[in-house]
Amino acid sequence: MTGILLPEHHKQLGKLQQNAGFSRRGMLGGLSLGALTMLTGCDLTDDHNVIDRTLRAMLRFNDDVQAALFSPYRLARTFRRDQITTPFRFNAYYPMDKIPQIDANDWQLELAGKVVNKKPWSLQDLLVLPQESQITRHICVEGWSQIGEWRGIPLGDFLRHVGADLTARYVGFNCGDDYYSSIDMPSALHPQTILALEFGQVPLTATWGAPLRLRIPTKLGFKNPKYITAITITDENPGGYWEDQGYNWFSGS
Ligand SMILES: Nc1nc2c(c(=O)[nH]1)N[C@H]1C(S)=C(S)[C@@H](COP(=O)(O)O)O[C@H]1N2
Ligand SMILES: [Mo]
Repeated sequence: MTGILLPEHHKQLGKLQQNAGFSRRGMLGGLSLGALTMLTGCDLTDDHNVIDRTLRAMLRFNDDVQAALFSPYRLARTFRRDQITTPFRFNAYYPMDKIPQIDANDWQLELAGKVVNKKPWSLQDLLVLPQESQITRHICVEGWSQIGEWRGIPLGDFLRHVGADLTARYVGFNCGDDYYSSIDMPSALHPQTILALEFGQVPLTATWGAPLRLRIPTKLGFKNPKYITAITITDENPGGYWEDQGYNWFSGS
């Protein structure tokens, strides 16, 4: 028996299918409400809560499946310098005239949660740590992609350096705008996941997330927070700006 699907659930289901379909590893693409009903054994009525709970359970299931299929060792494709996209496109949830202008001298990177050394980091402190470069493709969920070059500190090296609990489940990021995001620990420890200090072989400018942004080529663009001000190591999923509005949380690319 098929229940009544209200417009807001159509939207949620659409997002669910879109998210699942976007990932090559997605398992839920094309599921109808009828199939959801059969899979879950629930009779989906016009009860908002039942449908909300069902869709949320499916999204969590999808995250677990994606996490299980994620190889911490599989590298994202890298490119030659002559393949870099110019001009590179700026993106944020606001227009360019609202870009946060952070004074690097006042800025600190705060550490919170399951980490031994919570001493805040200045930009000078960070610049002393060994860095890696990458030329990789940044894929936005909106349907465009571009190749860029970033350089920075491998997040895994940094987490080990500060004594983060590497058995914790999540790494969360807060930003100088109202943005926030989070990733699973295996993805945080992936060798191409870096705390980027440079873009295009020069120090990050405000447009590209100065003074510090995450570059994680194994995930979609929205999981690459700019203007990072705090990193939290935690077992409770910190969610994210887009994640909490229905975009798939894992979002591998
Ligand atoms: N702080 C912050 N980080 C953010 C965003 C944002 O709005 N604020 N947008 C995300 C999205 S959706 C994308 S596609 C990329 C864009 O990065 P770029 O401007 O370097 O191309 O930043 C991500 N990180
Ligand atoms: Mo994006």
